[in-house]
Amino acid sequence: MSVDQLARDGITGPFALADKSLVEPCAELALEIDVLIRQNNRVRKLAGKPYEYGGKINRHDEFPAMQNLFADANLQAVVAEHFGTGLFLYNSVFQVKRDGVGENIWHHDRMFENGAAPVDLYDNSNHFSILFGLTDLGWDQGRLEFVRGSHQPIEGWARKQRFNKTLPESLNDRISALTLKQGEFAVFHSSIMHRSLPFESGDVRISLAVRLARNGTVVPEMFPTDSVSGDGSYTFARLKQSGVLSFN
Ligand SMILES: O=C(O)CCC(=O)C(=O)O
Ligand SMILES: [Fe+2]
Repeated sequence: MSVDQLARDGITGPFALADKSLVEPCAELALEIDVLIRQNNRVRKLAGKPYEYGGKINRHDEFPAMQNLFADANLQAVVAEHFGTGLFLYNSVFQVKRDGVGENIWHHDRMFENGAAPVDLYDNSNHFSILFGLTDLGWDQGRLEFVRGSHQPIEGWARKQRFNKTLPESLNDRISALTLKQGEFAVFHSSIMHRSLPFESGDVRISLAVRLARNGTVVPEMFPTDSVSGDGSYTFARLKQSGVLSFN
C-alpha cells in the first residue's frame, strides 16, 4: 500500500494523472522558458555576467496550464490521502535535461519551517513535495535517486546541509532510483534526500517539482540556503509571495 510505502520510505508512487492532456501544455511551457533561459544566458555571457537560473522557478502563479495540472483529480486524491487537506503550494521548479545538462546534487526540499523557525526535518506533519514527469523521466535521462527513509533520523548520519555533493557511503544501500513515465507523479516528504544525475542519453527530459505546506505556515520572504562546500556559510534566497496558491 502506498500509505505504508510513504511511512517507510518517505516517498511513494508512481501514480498516474487522471487527465494526461494536462501534461503537454506544461511541457511546452517548460521548453519555451528553457529557450529564454538559454538565450538570456548566451547574452549574459557576452556581457561577462554570471549564469542566471531564475526563470524556471516559481512561475505557477502566472500560467493556467500549471494550475490546471494541480487540480487533476488523481493528484488531488493522492495528496489528500497521504498528506491531508488544508494545504497550499508555494514553490515550483521545472528541470529540463538534455545533452550537456549536469546533475542536481543531493538535497532536500525543506527550505523553511514556519516563518523564521528553524527547520524541523523529522516532523512529518508538514512540508510535502510532488514530482511530475512532463516527459518520461528515464534511467539515462538524468535519473532521480532518493535515500529511502530519510524523512526519519538515520543512525550515524548527522545532516547539517541542505545541499550535498556526496553522502556517507553507509547510506549506499538505501539509495533507490525513481523513474516516471510521462503523466506520472510521485509524492514525498520534503525532507527526503534526493538528486538527479547528469543527462546521459535519450529524448529531452522535463520534470516539474512543487512544494506544499499546511495552511497557517508562514512563508518567509527570505530563507537561508547553505553553500555546497560545507564551509558553514549561508546565503539567502527569496520566495515569491504572489506564488502562494491554495492547493486543497
Ligand atoms: O527533476 C529533477 O531533476 C529534480 C528536481 C528537484 O529535486 C528539485 O527541483 O528540487
Ligand atoms: Fe528537490
